[in-house]
Amino acid sequence: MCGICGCGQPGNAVTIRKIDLKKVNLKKVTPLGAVAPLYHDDHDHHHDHAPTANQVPGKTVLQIEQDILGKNNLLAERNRGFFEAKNILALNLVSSPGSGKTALLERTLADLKNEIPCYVIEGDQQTSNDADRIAATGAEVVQINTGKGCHLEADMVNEAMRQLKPTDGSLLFIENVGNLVCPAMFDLGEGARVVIISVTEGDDKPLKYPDMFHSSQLCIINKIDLLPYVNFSVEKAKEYARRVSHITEFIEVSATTGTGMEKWYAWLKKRRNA
Ligand SMILES: Nc1nc2c(ncn2[C@@H]2O[C@H](COP(=O)(O)OP(=O)(O)OP(=O)(O)O)[C@@H](O)[C@H]2O)c(=O)[nH]1
Ligand SMILES: [Mg+2]
Repeated sequence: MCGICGCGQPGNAVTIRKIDLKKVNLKKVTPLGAVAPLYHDDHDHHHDHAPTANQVPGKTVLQIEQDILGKNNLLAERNRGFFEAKNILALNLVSSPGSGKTALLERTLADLKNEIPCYVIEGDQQTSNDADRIAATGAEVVQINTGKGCHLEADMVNEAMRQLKPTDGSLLFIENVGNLVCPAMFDLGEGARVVIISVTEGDDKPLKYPDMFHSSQLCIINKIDLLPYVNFSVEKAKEYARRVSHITEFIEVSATTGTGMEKWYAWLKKRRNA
């Protein structure tokens, strides 16, 4: 449930489904831009929206939000305990829609899967497009469709892990729903949060969406192959991010061309061994 808009109350159809790799055509090359058949569950349901701020005193609205986040935080700690016990590095990848989270993962999995066991949880409102792209690399993946929800929550990740069964010492990538606002509030139990911005979005994103940057440990700047064509200053983006967050590490990459990816892999390995 979104703590802001109250949409997606109990009854909202969240579906969590592991992709059957036996039914997937594996691809040898990173399948950027691969278009898979649309998987779509219609969720024809009705639910009440939370009262708007002018219908109830602000205090009541705040109380609901605290309750939601409090429950989520408890479940997130359970996930964190599970990851720590199994020595799994779980990363929560957050960004606006289309910054290249899935493209980054496709290339990462293609390059690392023979070295480190990798698992993926995909979050989107609808479709299994991204999970199908990930499955085409041969990686085990679960798709969470949040229906009306605009972010992943700890209990969804917990259920996805029951289906995924990640092995000890593995890397777990959790691609959150593309949204720079609500996912910032919901701890999933991850070991680190990685915020991705792309150069086509404008360099002022950290100032406009400070919570997301404030809660992240690493910032990846993607699509640097497009820098000659867009008005984006990498230095300004970094400076703005430093203003609103504790982020000290920035990695500039192009998921399309592969530029900079070795720095990302070095970060992953260092973090995994820490
Ligand atoms: N030129 C260029 N295009 C990229 C790069 N990375 C991703 N793209 C393109 O950007 C578009 C969006 O990429 P996705 O990987 O689907 O982005 P996403 O963040 O997973 O999107 P959502 O899951 O919808 O939030 C696709 O057309 C990609 O091919 C890059 O480094 N350079
Ligand atoms: Mg994606």
